[in-house]
Amino acid sequence: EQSHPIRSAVDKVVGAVTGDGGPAEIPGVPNSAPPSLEEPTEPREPLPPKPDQSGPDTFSPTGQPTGAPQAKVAQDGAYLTTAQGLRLRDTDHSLKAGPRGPVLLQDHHLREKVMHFDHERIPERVVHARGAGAHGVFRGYGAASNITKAAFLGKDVETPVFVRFSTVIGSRGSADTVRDTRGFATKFYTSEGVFDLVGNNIPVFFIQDAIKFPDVIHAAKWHPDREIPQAQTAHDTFWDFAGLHTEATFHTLWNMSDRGIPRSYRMMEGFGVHTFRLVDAEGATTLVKFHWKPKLGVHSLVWEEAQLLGGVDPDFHRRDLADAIEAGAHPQWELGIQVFPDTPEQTFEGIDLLDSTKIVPEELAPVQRIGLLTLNANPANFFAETEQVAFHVGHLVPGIDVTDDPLLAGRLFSYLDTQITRLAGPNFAQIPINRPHAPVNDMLRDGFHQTAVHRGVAPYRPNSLDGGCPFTAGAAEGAYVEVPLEVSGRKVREAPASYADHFSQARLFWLSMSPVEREHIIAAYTFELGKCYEQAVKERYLGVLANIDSVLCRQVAEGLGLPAPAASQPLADSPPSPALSQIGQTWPADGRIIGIVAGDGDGNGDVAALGAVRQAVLDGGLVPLIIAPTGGKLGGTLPVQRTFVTARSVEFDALLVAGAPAPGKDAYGARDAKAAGGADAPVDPRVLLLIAEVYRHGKPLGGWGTASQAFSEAGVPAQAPGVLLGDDGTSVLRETLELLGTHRVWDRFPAAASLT
Ligand code: HDE
Repeated sequence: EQSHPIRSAVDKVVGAVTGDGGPAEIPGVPNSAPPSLEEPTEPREPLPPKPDQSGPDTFSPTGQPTGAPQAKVAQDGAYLTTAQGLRLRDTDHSLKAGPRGPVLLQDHHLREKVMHFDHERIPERVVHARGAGAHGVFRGYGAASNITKAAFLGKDVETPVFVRFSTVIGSRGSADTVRDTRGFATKFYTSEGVFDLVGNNIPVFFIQDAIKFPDVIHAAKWHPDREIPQAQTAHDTFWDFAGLHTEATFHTLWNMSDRGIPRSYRMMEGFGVHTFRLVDAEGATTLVKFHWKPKLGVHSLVWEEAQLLGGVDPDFHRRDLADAIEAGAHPQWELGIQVFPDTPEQTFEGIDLLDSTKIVPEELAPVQRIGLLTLNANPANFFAETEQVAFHVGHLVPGIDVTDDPLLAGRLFSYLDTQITRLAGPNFAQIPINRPHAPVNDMLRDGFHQTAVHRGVAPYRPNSLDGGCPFTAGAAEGAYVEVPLEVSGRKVREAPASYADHFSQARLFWLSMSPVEREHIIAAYTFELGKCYEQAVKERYLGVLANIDSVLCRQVAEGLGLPAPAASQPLADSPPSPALSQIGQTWPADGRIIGIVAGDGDGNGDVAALGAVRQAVLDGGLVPLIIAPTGGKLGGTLPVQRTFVTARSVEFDALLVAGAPAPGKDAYGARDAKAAGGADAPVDPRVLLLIAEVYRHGKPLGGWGTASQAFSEAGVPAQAPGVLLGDDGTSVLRETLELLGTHRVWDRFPAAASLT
């Protein structure tokens, strides 16, 4: 790589002075002599900003695009400077009294550099600390325009968005694939102001009233004495709370199901959870629940994969999202709504719409699609965008209003309040990622981190000194007007009677699961409760499970070695809701990752065949990763993406094996891998591990050539479901892709039989 002219000039001068890389002494100049004060380097040509230095589009605090290109660039100019723009000649050495002398307090550059570094961190979010974000665009279908005047939902209206996905419990540095709820927060920069849809991948919540939020989060986070576990619910305080506070039963059941360990952010549903109120231009109102439906389908990991990934690739989900976007496989979701008449009771088919621990089954109220979200750009800077983005359920636009759900009411307070600590003051709306794209003309002034230079003298109303400006608008000019609902009531600390039903929908969920999903749920409870120390906590929770289902309770009790209690109340059976199950549908396999183990071929013929399979995977819109004993290029042409050292099965949705490579040999080329060990040489154990794990995790497994030997050494029966042995790679690939449509080979899980 050629050194940049500026860099090499700097090296010469600095090296000469410091001894780093240059001559120890410039002839005739003693080491201690002050260096030349001349400008050390001269740019040959103006340098363009580095791509990673351009920020998101910035808007002035009054909402106008700043326009000037350099204003979009966080860093400008060719020379290293201080924060004040002073050019620097050396940033590697403190200013000292002689090379071995004490550091001088007057070293303003040292102090500025270290001072800024000392304050680089801000408090992480109190919940949802770990997340990953992406930019995108939302296009309205216009399908909701008969019930809401929200402009961004209009037909073909395109609105820029920023989405942040997250786990809830873990710290910023915790792992992605833990069992947890996932956040799915979307900021729409609409022409009428910012609308935030701050949802989760689970449609219900642990609590019915925001006043319980500190309780559930204190219970679910680490134990206060040891600060363990990180990002896990498998511990005493969580199950202690969940056993005593049974309104958490349904949400907890979702967590214990496969929904608690998504395969990818791209393959999660999202839910607004609360019921919202849509308002049309005439003021007529409709109640709705928001849903996000992923185009790639809803898929999950299996628990062992999730655990392995915690070590092998703790960043699995954020890597997956960023890689997909970078590769141009832009993830998409349709926004949908379930629609309910806005009656005084605010119930639908007997379900209380203000109770966020309840769903309305999709079979009762279908999800109607009203727009399309496409994520198409990764953040340029994680801190500036993903870390500083501030969502708030109170960021609403005309046409969307809140309901009296007591959980939502507390959130309306919390999301503003928390930013004061996290983003250190009230001016966080001026941070580029939070700036509305609609004109802003507020009368909010001053405060920490004020970056606007407000003009005028009258930030108050009424005024005459600033010409009476700014003016208030009526609904016709797009003002937000709250729905003028009647409210009355006694002041009480009470919940409606229906909120006392904590089990019927958990049972509905259990009854809607396929056998294999039930088996996963049993295994999850058995694992989580099995990690608790307190016997009383386990026993009490078995009592909760008994109120969901006797088989569930008995199976978990058996695993824990405890007696299964009887239900404390009659179990209410309702018809299952097939939409709750993730199994039984087929989905596009776009963007799924296929590992291809190169076999021990005998020359370029095999490389060409392997190349053809790889190309066919690419043509199918999937991602092929060639796995070989070492890196480099097979046959000098086919690039290897993973070696036997770097590949682990959890990365792949399906595995193709083009032979049975012996340990420590080249895959293709000069040496025949089997030559040294003869025809019966054992297969490389790392390949056997790949095969065994892929098989155990229910993933399609294809092979040709000598692959059958590798399968049998790995203990994989040739006749097992989803094991595809064929004569050539392309035919095996075709069958593999078909299987991928159902995500996993579900028949490979023993499940059902034992569930009695
Ligand atoms: Fe949150 N929640 N929450 N929450 N929540 C936060 O806001 C809170 C709830 C959700 O990517 C915090 O900026 C209360 C439900 C997401 O930045 C905080 C209650 C749902 C995110 C907060 C809830 C959510 C948050 C922490 C009970 C699903 C991450 C940092 C009434 C519908 C957003 C922050 C992001 C974040 C409070 C319950 C989703 C403290 C008091 C229900 C996706 O304000």
